Amino acid sequence: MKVAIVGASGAVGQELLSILAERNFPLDDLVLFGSSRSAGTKYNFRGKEYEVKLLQHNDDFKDVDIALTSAGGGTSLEFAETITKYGAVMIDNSSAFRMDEDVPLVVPEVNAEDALNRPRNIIANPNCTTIMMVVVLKPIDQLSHIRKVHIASYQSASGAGAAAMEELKQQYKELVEDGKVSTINKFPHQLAYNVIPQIDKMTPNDYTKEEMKMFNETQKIMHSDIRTSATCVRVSSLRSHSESVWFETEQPVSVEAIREALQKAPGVSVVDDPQNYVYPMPLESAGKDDVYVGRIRKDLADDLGNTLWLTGDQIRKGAALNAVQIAEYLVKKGDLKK
Ligand code: 2RA
Repeated sequence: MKVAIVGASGAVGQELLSILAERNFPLDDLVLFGSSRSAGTKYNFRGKEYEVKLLQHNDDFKDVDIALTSAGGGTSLEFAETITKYGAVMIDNSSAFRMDEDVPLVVPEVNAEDALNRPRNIIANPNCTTIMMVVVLKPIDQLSHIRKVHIASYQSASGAGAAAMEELKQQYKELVEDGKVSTINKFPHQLAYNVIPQIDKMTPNDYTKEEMKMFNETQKIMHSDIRTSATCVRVSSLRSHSESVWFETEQPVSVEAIREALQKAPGVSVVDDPQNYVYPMPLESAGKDDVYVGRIRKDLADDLGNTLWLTGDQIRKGAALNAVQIAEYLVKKGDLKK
C-alpha cells in the first residue's frame, strides 16, 4: 500500500507522519508532497528518509492508494482530480468539499460507514471543533434524540496552523522582553493575554464561518436535524481545543445515564470529579488521542437540558488522527482503490 501526504511540512502533515508510525499503519511506501517552499525538505519515517516532492499536475499519484491532504482548501480544490484520477482515495482535511452531497464527511466513531459511499473518491475530514463535539454527542443522542445544542468554544492557536503557534509564543516573548506585542500576523488581534471572539471570516448572519461549520457539519455527520448555535473563541492554549456544550434532548436524560454512556463510548474519556478539582483541561489533553469530558451536570435553565465540558488535541483528533482512523477503516473493510 502506498500512502501520500500532501502538505507534509504543516502542523497536520507532521502529525500525520507521527500517527502513521505510532499506529503502525500498514503502508509499504510513502510519498510526501508540498509547495515550492517545502519541496526538498527531508523527513524521517520509520528510520528511512523521505524528501518532499513539489505537488504538480502530473502522474505522481498513479500508484497511490490513499492520499491524506492537508494543504488548504485552494490546493485541495485545484488538485483533487490529479490526486484521484487513478483511483487513490483522497482524505481531505480542508473545508473545500465538506458540504458537497457526493462527498462523505466522516468521524469514524459516529458515521464510519459513510466513508464507503464516495462517488468522487473524496472523503472529507470535518472541522476540528465539530469532530470533538460529535464524538461526545453521538452516545448521548442514542439515549434520546438531541434537538439543540449551544456551544462556547475555547480554541487553540494550532487551529490557525504551525506559524500561528509560533506567533503566540513570540507574542509572550515580546511581552516579557519589550512589555508589548509587535507581531500580529496570523490572528486578527493580539492573542497573548487575550481571547478573540472570532474564528474564520464573518458571514452575513453575523455568525462566523467556523460557527456555521458547527451547525452544518454536525447535521451532516449525525444525519440529524440537530441545531447548534456556537460562539467560537480563540484562546491562548497551544494545541488543544475545549468546548462548553449545553444540549437539549427530546426526553429527559439523567446525568448518570450520560456519564455511563460516555464511559463506554469509543474515543471518549470521562474525567469528572469536580468537587475534588478534577476535570479535563487542554494542557492535559494535548498530545492525546481521546476527547476528554467532565463537568457533566443538569442545565439549570432547561428541564430537558444537560451540560458538559470537553477538550481534545486539535492537531490529533481534530485533524490528523481522524484522517488516519478513516484510512484504517477503509483498510479494515478492504475498500480502497476503485
Ligand atoms: C481553527 N477550526 O481552530 C479551525 C481549524 N480547522 O481555526
